[in-house]
Amino acid sequence: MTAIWDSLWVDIDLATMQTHAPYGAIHDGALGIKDGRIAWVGPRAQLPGAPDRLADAVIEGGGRWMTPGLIDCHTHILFGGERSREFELRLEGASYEEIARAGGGIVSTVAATRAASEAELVAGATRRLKPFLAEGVTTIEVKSGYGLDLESELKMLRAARRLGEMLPVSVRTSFLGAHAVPQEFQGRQPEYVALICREMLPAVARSGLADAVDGFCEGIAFTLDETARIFETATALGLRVKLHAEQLSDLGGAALAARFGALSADHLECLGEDGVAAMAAAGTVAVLLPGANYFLAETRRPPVAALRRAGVPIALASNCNPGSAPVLSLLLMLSMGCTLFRLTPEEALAGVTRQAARALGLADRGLLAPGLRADLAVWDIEGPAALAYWIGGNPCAAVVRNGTVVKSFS
Ligand code: DI6
Repeated sequence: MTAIWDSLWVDIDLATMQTHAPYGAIHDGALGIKDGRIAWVGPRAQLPGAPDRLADAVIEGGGRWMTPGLIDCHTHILFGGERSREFELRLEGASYEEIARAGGGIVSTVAATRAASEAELVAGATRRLKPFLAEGVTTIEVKSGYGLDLESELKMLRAARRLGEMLPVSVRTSFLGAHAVPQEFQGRQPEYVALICREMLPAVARSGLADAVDGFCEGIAFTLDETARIFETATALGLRVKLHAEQLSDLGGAALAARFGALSADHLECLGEDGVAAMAAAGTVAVLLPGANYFLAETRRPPVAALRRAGVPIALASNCNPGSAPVLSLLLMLSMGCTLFRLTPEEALAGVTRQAARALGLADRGLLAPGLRADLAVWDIEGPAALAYWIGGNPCAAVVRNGTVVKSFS
């Protein structure tokens, strides 16, 4: 008899992240893979035959836990230089906003990123990406936003696509031309917004290098009206939008994002009730970024209880960037999401699997379910809550991407 599946995992507990049980858990489970997709998931006792007849390769999980491959749905992992000097300044009392207004912050990374070659950007991001991959991350979002001129933004987006070609990870890109006003447009912000709408967005759309359009709606960045203009242009070009909203103040960015059917509104420390209601009505995902909250020593916290009550999907991400979140671990975000934001460990894990997939508009991953991509992570843990419990360390024992083992038991 010819085997029906390419491989079959047995002796494994499954956190499917479906909603029938906590973590969608199936104890003593089995998972079959065919052509890079999950072909069968269930209790081992219900397998439709003997494992060695069902699959070409039978993999013993050794009683470990398996989850969907992790998804980091908000990163700025591509950049030139670093900003540890700003960290020192903040510890001496300067605020993130003060540093930004004095010409540091995002625009200082813009100078270093413009000066870097595409190959240098890829090399730097690869170094930072490797710890994420070792932790079971199989999909990552990468933003531009440190180029702020068309050529440099396209360089970043090309470099992001290259990461996905070189490394065992799916890369989703976001064009973030509206991250900050570049130095050469200081005092001429409306002209920069006009440039984004008239030239940058159409060229980015033509290039096919961006999967979505992002912006930073904030006192130190772009106004609500400017963000609306950028979103109108992006939407007319057929690009989905998302927004950095309510990070440092409540400008109503999340409600605006929801009005444009945004995939997500991200940060949200200062989100008010209207924003929560608008996001719930639109199905816009709340992407929470505890690494920035921690690193900037913010005292305001996103309104998690209100988001939960309203049924807003909650995702968690690293926000890896040189200014507000020099974070190289998505697992650490699970811990911080629980401790700082009071998520449950199950919500935290859903935030980097099921809900993160939704934040990226990806219906083909984020769960262990038949028909979805076989992107899987296997863990040396007692139970799934342990992923949010340990601080530091890496219990990831194996990673499968698109049906292929990319990290195996040592
Ligand atoms: N908010 C953030 O936390 C990052 N971008 C944004 O809009 C910070 C990026 C940086 O400081 O380089």
